[in-house]
Amino acid sequence: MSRRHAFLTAIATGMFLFSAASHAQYKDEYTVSTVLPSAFPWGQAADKWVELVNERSEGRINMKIYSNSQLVAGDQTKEFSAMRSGLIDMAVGSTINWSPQVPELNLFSLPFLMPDYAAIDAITQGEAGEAIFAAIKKRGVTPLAWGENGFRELSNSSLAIDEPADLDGLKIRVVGSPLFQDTFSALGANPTQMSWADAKPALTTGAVDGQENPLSVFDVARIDQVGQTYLTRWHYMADPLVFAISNRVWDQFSPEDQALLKQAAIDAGQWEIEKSRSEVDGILATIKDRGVNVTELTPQQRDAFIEATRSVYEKWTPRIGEDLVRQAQDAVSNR
Ligand code: X2X
Repeated sequence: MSRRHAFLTAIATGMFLFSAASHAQYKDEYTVSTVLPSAFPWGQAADKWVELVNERSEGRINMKIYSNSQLVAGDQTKEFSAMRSGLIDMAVGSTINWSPQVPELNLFSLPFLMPDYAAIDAITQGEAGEAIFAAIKKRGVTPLAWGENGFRELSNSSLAIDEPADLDGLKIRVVGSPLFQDTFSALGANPTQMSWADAKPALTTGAVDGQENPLSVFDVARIDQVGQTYLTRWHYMADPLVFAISNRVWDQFSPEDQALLKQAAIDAGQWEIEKSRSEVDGILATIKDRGVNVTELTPQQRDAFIEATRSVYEKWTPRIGEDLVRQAQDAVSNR
């Protein structure tokens, strides 16, 4: 073999190996973690994303959903760390569940920060939303789009709650951020942190008296059937969902495929947000038909809850970031 021939052969081999390697970087299937499965808007958001990516990539990018936090043995607060370390490729996750690793995400859990949908949108679609996405990215995960779990309403098995004093001593199941311990303690309740997997059993046995979740979750999980016959629509917070992908996995996609994954997430998120918001009134009627006693708060009654939970802002604003909280509050006032 002439030197020139050998040289060309080496280049050709190198090019072949390079292209084989860059193809090998794409997995046959990417794991997508969710807490709630397809019967819930949350699961449907993930389904839509997977479907759009598959369609638009003509089957080149395949994703498979693992719901019920099964990739983290049911502990939804470990989802973010698992994604960061590459154990999970992608997720559609709640801001609450990722807040132990991304303190900025506690913003959405500040009680009564967002009175309506326009307030949520003013935060997620503005500068505060960008700052939050930057905070997620910095911690090893690339956020692509927003979705929505929904306004979280309070249910319990013993009484119609319309003032903070009604919560006195009630055992309430709360989600994984310590902020919720502070909110419910400030209201005089007795909060117990547990995963979603443990929540329904705890309600069934009466180990806890109450819980808080969006109406869609209350409805689909049939929380009314485990003795939760009182529901207060207090709109105290809403948890957005974030479509995201581990930085390690993100960096392996071509720029075109990154754009495809992102646009599909944006489209799936918008679709799910509109759908779940449009379903709330129907769900409320269904819940009432099932015999659940629903309490709507007057503005004055709501003010009493706002007053009672002010201490949560004092403690948590420095942890979330003074600037971010101010940015979000401004966005809400100017909505
Ligand atoms: O655990 C919950 O309450 C749930 C399903 O809403 C979340 O994952 C935040």
